[in-house]
Amino acid sequence: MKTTANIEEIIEETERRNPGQSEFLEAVGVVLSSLAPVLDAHPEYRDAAIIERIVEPEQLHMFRVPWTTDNGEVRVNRGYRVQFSSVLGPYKGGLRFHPTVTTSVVKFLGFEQIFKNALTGQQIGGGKGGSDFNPHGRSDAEIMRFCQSFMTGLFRVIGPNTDVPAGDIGVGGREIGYMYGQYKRLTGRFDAGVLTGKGLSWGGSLIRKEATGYGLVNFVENMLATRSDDLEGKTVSLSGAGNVAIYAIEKLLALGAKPVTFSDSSGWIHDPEGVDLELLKDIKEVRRARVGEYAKERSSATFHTEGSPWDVEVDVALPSATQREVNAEQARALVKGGTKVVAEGANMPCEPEAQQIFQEAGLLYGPGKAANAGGVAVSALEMQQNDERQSWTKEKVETKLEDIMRSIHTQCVEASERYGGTSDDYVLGANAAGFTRVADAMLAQGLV
Ligand code: NDP
Ligand code: 2IT
Repeated sequence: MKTTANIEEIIEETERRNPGQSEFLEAVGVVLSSLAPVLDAHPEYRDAAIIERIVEPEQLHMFRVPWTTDNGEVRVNRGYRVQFSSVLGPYKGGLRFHPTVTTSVVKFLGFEQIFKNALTGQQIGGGKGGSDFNPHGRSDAEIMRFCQSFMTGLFRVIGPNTDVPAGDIGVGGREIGYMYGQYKRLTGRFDAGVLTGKGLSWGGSLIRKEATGYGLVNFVENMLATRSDDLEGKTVSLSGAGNVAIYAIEKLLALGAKPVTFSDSSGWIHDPEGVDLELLKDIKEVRRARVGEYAKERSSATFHTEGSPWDVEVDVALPSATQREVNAEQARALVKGGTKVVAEGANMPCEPEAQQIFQEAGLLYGPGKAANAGGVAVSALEMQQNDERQSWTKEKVETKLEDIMRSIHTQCVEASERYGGTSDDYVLGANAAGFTRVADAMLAQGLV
């Protein structure tokens, strides 16, 4: 009882100190609410104020990012890097370029990243960053100038042993390339390990691009296996049409599942015949066009601007676009439609009420910090290859990714059972397993 009250007090204090940061407070609330049994079993965590310390970032950097459009107009955006926890290794986490990026958004992402990175078992701390820059409709030259200005604001606080950014929404291989070039120019060093998601010829890793989507599908396979089931013949709905969604679809198709939806901010596609991956890749990766193009070129598909992919009855749902994209009503619709598994490709796509609805309905619900950890896990493998100046084969990286996703699944199941939950409570399992690894390291390293 005392522990529960203590957690509530910490949540209240966190709300008081971070007014208006609704995404951050939501992420903190979900994690802390599940930790009461962990604190009961470990009074030493409470004595050392582990929770009070973990909700406070070690550093938060904010900087001006001025750039010029092709017409010569000056624009000013805001850059961020939150360095949340370095207890397990250098800060590690992506950069997001999207108009919705705020202090609250980077802090929620950085907070989640601490526990996600801990679950991978690798030596990486938690961080995140980005900008409220909107890349849509910008020319290649404008993207390059923006990335160069962003890196000029960022380069002093990152480094292969300090903080290692990567991609996230709006930041892919092209942006990482421009930022790496500018970092190298500013520092005069070829520090391959300062960014991950690099091109293959200059320090990138095979399978990094595919890793989040592939790992997500691996995690779903592990979840289904607990019910003696697999993905063969299963229908799957996804949101998003970016890095995560595209490579989840690729892996689903390889395993004989049928992905039937994807989306972007203009609307969503329903293709009951199963997604034509080559067409999707051409539209999104080559033409950088909107998803509506797909329905114009594929007769089995329809394009919708009303409703969402969660209106379609499927076996498995993989929200893979952004935060807060599945609310309580949509969760009820998925449950009613007979969905067996929901796993988060995106960070925090399911609202807390939606998570509760899934768990109460007894379906398998995989939270993002476990289900989408494959991307950052392969980023850590990329850092390892950079340290060794080696390039591993595709098979080697993919086998390691599968092993890591299996290990994350096992850690979730075991931690949930250890702290009084059911074997399929992946929320308790992921939070408890990630948190205890971080908390034990914090205890060992003293009050810093
Ligand atoms: P991308 O930028 O490659 O793709 C994002 C996709 O989601 C786009 O189709 C985009 O549409 C859509 N989207 C983004 N924001 C919105 C919005 N507000 N409303 C509707 N659609 C939106 O990003 P990623 O695929 O890399 O990231 C997707 C999610 O996965 C994010 O939550 C990210 O944090 C998470 N993630 C990513 C990892 C990675 O390795 N890349 C690792 C782990 C998690 P549009 O282009 O129209 O904006
Ligand atoms: O949310 C995430 O885990 C990412 N965007 C990937 C971070 C990384 O450092 O590879």
